[in-house]
Amino acid sequence: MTQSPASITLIGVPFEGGAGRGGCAMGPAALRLSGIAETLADLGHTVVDQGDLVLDAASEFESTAAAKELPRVAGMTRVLSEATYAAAAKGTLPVMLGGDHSLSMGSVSGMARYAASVKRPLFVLWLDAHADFNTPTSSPSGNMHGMPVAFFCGLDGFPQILPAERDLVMPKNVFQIGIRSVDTNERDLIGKHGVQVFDMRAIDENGIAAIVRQVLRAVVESDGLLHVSLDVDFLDPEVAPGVGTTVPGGATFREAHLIMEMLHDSGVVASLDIVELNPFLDDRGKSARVMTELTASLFGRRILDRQTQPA
Ligand code: HAR
Ligand code: MN
Ligand code: MN
Ligand code: MN
Repeated sequence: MTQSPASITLIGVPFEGGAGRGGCAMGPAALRLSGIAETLADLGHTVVDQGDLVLDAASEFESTAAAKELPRVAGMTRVLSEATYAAAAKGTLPVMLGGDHSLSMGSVSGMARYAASVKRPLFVLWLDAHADFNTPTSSPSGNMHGMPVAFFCGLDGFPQILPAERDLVMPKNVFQIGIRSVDTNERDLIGKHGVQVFDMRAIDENGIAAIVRQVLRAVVESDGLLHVSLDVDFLDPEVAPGVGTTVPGGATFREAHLIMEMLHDSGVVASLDIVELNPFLDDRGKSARVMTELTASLFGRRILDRQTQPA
C-alpha cells in the first residue's frame, strides 16, 4: 500500500490518559508543527488531515488502581476504533498522531475489523522499548499505555470496552522490535501467548535488516496487512528525548531509518501509529522532527532511486 502514491488520513489523538504523566496530548500539535502533512504531500501522496478527535469518557466505567483513567481510555478507544476503521474502509491509509500508546487499543482494533472485512490477516509491528503486554491484573502501575497489545490480542482481565464479537489480533502475528523493559508478570504472559519479541540483544546479534526481512516475509507469505506502531521510546533517548518513559540502549536513527525504508519497499503497510511524543519533555522539537523524518522514509523518501536489495 505504501509503494505507489497513497491516500493518507491523518487522525489527531490528543490523549494522555493512559500515561503516568501529562504532555502526550500535545503530540499531535507538535507533529503537525514539524510539517508531517506537508512532508507526506511533497512525496506525492494525497493527505487529508481530519483534525483532532473529540474524546469523551465512557461513564459506565470507573477508574481503579489497576486500570487508571479507564473511563477516558475506554471512550477514546471506541472513538478511535471507529475512525480508524472508517479511514481504512474508504481506501485510505490511517496515520494516528498520538497521543500515548493506549490509543493502539482503538487503532489496532479498528484495523483488525477492517482486515477481517477484506479477509486478510492483520499483523502488527510494535517498535518500542516496552512490550505493552500487561493487563489490569498483571500491571505494576495501572497505566493503560502499558496494556494495548494485551487488549487487542483479547487477553482476559479487561472490562468490555468494545463489542464482545470484535476482531482480535493473534499474538503470533505481533512482532515486537527494540524491547528492553519488560515487567515480571508481563514476561510470563509474552511466553504463554507467543508474541514474537526481538529485543535489543536480537538486533545486536543479528542486525536489524535480518529481523525486518523475517517479519515482512511472514506478512507477505500470508497476504497480510501490516499495522506499524512506532513508540518514540523505541529510539535511544539521545536521538529522541521527548518521551516520558526513556530507556537507555535504544535503536539508533540509522536502524530506525532502515526499518522504515524496508517497510516502504514491502508495500504491505496499511496503517501507522506515532505515539508517546511528549513535547513538554522534548529538546527544541528534536523528537517531533525525528518522527516526521522516519514517517517520510516509511512513505517513500529515498536518497537514490534504489530498491532494497533482495535477501
Ligand atoms: N511496563 C510498564 C507498565 O506497564 C511501563 C509501560 C510503559 N509503556 C510505555 N509505552 N511507555 O511503551 O507500567
Ligand atoms: Mn509503548
Ligand atoms: Mn514504550
Ligand atoms: Mn538509511
